[in-house]
Amino acid sequence: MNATTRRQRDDPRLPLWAAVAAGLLAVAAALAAGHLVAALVDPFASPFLAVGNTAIDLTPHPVKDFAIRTFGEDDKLVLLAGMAVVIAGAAVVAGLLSRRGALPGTVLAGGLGVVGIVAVLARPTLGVTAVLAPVISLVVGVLVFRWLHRLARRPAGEPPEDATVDGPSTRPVDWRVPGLGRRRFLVTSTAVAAAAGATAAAGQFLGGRVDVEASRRSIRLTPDVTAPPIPEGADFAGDGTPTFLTSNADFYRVDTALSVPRVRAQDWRVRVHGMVDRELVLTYDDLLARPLVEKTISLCCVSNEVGGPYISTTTFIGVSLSDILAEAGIRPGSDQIATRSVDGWTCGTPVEDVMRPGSDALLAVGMNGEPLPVEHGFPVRMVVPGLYGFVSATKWLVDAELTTFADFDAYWVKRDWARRAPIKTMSRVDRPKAFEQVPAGRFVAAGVAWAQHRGVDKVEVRVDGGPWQATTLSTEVTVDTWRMWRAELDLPAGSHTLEVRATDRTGYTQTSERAEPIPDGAAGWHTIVFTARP
Ligand SMILES: Nc1nc2c(c(=O)[nH]1)N[C@H]1C(S)=C(S)[C@@H](COP(=O)(O)O)O[C@H]1N2
Ligand SMILES: [Mo]
Repeated sequence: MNATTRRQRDDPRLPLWAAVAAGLLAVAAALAAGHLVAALVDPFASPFLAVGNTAIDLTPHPVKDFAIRTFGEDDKLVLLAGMAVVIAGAAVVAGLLSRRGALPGTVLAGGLGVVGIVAVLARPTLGVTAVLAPVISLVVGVLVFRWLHRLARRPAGEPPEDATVDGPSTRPVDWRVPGLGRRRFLVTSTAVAAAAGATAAAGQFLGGRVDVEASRRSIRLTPDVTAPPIPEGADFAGDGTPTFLTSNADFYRVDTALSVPRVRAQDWRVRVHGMVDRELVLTYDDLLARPLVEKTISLCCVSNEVGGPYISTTTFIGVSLSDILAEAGIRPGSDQIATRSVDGWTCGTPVEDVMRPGSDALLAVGMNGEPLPVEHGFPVRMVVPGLYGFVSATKWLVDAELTTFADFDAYWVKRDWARRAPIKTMSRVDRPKAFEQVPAGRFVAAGVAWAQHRGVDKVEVRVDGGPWQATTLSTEVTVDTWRMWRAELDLPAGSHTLEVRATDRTGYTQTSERAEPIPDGAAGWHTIVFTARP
C-alpha cells in the first residue's frame, strides 16, 4: 500500500480541537519565551509590549483621541486586551489552516514573530540585544507549533503489546477514537500550557525585580521653601467642584507608556547638553542637594475636550529648572529644550517659557509631599506652569538637549500637534451635570476655570441664552492654579441650557468659537443641557 492511499484511507487531518490547540499553545509559548528573555535583556523588548507600544505610536491621532475619550485611563488595558484577541484569533486561524500540513501555521507563527522583531527594532530606546527576545519568540513559536502538529498526527510509536485500540504500528492513530495518540497530545499540550504560564510569570517577576517602590519609599523630601498653605475658600467642593488639591491617586494620567518605566532614584541621571557652554550630568542626589522648592500648579492636557477631566492640581516639589540651565549656560540661538524620557518619548519646550523670571519651571521630584508616584514620572519629571503637558511635562526624564525649533520636532509635533502650546483660558461646569434633573427654584451651579500664568479674573454664566451674570470666585491661590466659581440661579421648571465663560487678567474673554483639541487645545464655551423639575 503506498503512502497516498494510506493517507486517504485514514484521513490524516488533525481534529479541529487539536489544530486550534496547537496554534494557540504555540503562540502562548512564543510570547511567554519572549517575555522571559526580555526580562533579562530589557523589559521593553517583550514582543507583546513592543507591538503594543509601536501600535500606540502608529495610531492616528483621531483614534488615539477617541481611545482617550472613550476608555480614559483604561485605554492601554483596552489596547492590550484587543491585541490579545487579535493574536489569539490569528493563532486559531493558523491552527485551522494547518489541519493537513504544518506549513500554513508555521508561516503564520513565523509572521507573528517577524511583527515582534520589527516592533522591537522600531522602539527608539532599545539596543540591538533587545531583538533577542522576539527572535527567541519566533523560534519557540515555530518549533512548538511543528512539534505539537507532528504529535497530533503521528502514530503513537510502538504500541504496547496489549494495546487494543491502536492496532498495528504501521497504521496512523485514529484520532476520533480515544487512544494513546490523543492522550499523549493532551498530556503534552497541558505541559506546554503550564510551561508557558510559568515562563511568562518568571518573566513578569524578573522584569519587575528592579524595586522601584522600595527606592521610592526610602526617599524623604524636605523642601527648603514650602508652598503657602491652601487658604480657606480655595474651592467650592461642597457645591460640586473638585477639591482644590487633587490627591495623587486621583491626578489625571496621560502618556504613551504601555508599561510604566521603572527607574530607581539611585540609578537616575539626567544629561543637559546641546547648545550649552558646559554639559551637566546630574544624579538624584545632586538634585536633592540643591534648594528644594514647593510650587502649587495646575497641569492640564491638550487633548482635554471642552468640559473634559484632564486637569489636576498639586503641590510639586522640585528644583528650579532655570537655575540648572543657567548653570549649563544656554548658547545664543537656542530656542527649544528637547527633553526625552527613558522610554523614548520626546517633548519640546520653548526656552523663553522656562527662563523668564518667575517661570517656576521645575525638575520635579515630588507631589503632595511624597516622591512622585511611578506613573507620574518617578524619579524626576519636568513641570512648566502655563504650558500643556505635551510640550512641558516630560515624565521619567533622562535627557535635556538645548536645540532649536528649526532642528527638532518632538513626539507629538511629528504627529501634527503644535510646536508651541500655551494653555488656553478655559472654564467648565461641574454642577449640574449634563442631562441632570435638578429641583426648580434656587439652585447653585459650580465649576472651575483656569488661565495658567495669566490668572482668572472673572467667570460668567448664562441660562438659556439670557444675559451673562457674574459668579463668585474662590480665593486665588496662584495665577498658575485653577480657580473655582459658583453661581446662584433661580430656575423655572423645564429644560435649560447653562453656558460658562472665563476672562483672564490680560482682559481676554473666552469666545463661543469652538476648536478641537488638535493642534493646540480645545476652545469654546462649556454648555450643559439639564432639566429643572417642579
Ligand atoms: N515620558 C512621558 N512624559 C509625558 C507624556 C508621555 O507620554 N510620556 N505625556 C505628557 C502629557 S501629554 C501630559 S498631559 C502630561 C500628563 O502628566 P500626568 O500623567 O502626570 O498627569 O505628561 C506629559 N509627559
Ligand atoms: Mo497631554
